[in-house]
Amino acid sequence: MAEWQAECGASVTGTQGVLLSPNYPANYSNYHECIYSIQSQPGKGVQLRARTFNLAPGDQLKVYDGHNNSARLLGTFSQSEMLGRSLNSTSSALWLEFITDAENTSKGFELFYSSESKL
Ligand SMILES: [Ca+2]
Repeated sequence: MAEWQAECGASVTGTQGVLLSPNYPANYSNYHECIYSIQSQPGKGVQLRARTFNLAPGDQLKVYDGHNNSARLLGTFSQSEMLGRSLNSTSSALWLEFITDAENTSKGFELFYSSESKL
């Protein structure tokens, strides 16, 4: 588990799970460009929520509603902007890009995803 946490990005499948920023709960590093890909079950959407979200200004998490960054952008989040939010995909996949700049780091994020039946 510790080794997995140290990696930058992840590709996950299944009905629910957790995504962590690099080094979590220690601070992430500069110059990251991490991709997180979530694939839920066909016919189900994905709900994404943040338990922890603390990025330094200039660092950001982009969330796309699909399999890559040409899908619809659900939001771009920095600082504490994703706290209290719930993002819901219309597709069965989410694509996240965590991009950090040259200076200032912070704790990062702990995100929960779960698949949801679409109405
Ligand atoms: Ca930074």
